[in-house]
Amino acid sequence: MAAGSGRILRYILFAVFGTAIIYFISTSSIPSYAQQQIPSTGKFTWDRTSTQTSDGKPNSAHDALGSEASSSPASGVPAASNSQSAAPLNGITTTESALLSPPAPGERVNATFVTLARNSDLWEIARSIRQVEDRFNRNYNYDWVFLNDKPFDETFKKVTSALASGKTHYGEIPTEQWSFPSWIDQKKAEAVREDMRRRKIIYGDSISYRHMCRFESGFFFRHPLMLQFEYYWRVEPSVELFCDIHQDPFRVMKDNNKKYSFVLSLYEYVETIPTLWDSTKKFMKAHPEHLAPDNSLAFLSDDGGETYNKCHFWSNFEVGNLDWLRSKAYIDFFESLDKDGGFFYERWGDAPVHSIAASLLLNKSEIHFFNEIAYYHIPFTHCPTGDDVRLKLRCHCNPADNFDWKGYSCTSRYFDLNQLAKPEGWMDQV
Ligand SMILES: Nc1nc2c(ncn2[C@@H]2O[C@H](COP(=O)(O)OP(=O)(O)O)[C@@H](O)[C@H]2O)c(=O)[nH]1
Ligand SMILES: [Mg+2]
Repeated sequence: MAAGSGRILRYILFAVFGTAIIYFISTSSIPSYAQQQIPSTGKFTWDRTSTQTSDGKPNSAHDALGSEASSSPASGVPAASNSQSAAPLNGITTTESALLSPPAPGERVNATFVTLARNSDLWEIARSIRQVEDRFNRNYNYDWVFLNDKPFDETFKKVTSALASGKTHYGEIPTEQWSFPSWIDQKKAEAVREDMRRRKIIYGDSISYRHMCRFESGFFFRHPLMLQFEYYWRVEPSVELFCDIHQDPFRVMKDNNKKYSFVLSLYEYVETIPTLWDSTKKFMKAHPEHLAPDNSLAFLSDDGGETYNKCHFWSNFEVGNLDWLRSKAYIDFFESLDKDGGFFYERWGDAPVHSIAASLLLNKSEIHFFNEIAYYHIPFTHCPTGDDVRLKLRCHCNPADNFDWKGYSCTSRYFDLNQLAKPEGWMDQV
């Protein structure tokens, strides 16, 4: 009898000990959050499937818009929610991985990550996805849209959908958005490329880079796969995130009525945009109704709009509002620039185009600087200023690498214009 109850006691102790270990493992994963609170409005299951849509060409908009509506983030349940159960991945089911790192509580914003990439970018974008997931999305499970001017191959889809915790969508770009518009003189464009090649201007002789800049300037937000979303976060290959992200950036944007955000800003190479400001002035004259009353013209110009100081937000990182990009004001701006031909007769980048639009068409309060999102895209680093914030967010960037307060950054100007207090310690980094 006594031996039997001793055995039972050992079993109980063993079970308690085992449960404690499992609890410890599941709560020590980064970042850690309380158990998911199930919204009363929807059904929630731990299972999820990375849905590979067919290469969603614009004429297959139905795939993008209709078939997944029941589990879309707009419904208020996490994007992870899906009626199908997931296949085991290297022996670990996604159900188990969700238990190891449970979804963060709270409603999701109707938002997605978006990446433009070639099949050959696979391993570079894999690194970026892994970082975004580890630092943030593993607990939020936002969708991810991949766009390409060619069909994505099976390996690209398999690897990226395994890495992303939310649903994945794969879309092809319509030819007319990745080719020379009818009004472009191709001989003239070719001569420009040859001249820029001789002058060794970065990407100066590239046709595809120009299509990429034009697509990012005027079309990605109108792709059928993007139409269902309200906010986007652009992710490029080979970027790094150095700190945990504890606050949902999409929620920060939405709750504070922000339309555009950045982490790095700098001066553009003047050789790539000699007439961009002339085109901008033409637009301002033609469409004064689109200029925001409390705009950031002073971020772009030091002489009241006469000349451009080349300051821009670096668009390889962006969290922004898609409805703003789809607005008449933005589309009028893009179309006006597009007609002027500078995407091909010069080498206008999407970064100055987005930045000029945000600075002129939005009120100051609608642009946001994410100090706490630590970020690297070759060759610049944004590492949050302030020891406290870096320790709290478990950052691994070297503060000495922070670009924010260096002479070639425009972030100091942004702070001054918006009368924001610079974080303690900024002076030591100048
Ligand atoms: N599908 C596709 N994506 C491209 C092409 N060129 C660039 N990209 C993507 O466009 C983005 C910017 O290109 P990247 O080479 O990083 O330019 P950089 O950051 O200005 O040096 C990245 O997400 C690339 O993967 C292209 O020809 N086709
Ligand atoms: Mg890049």
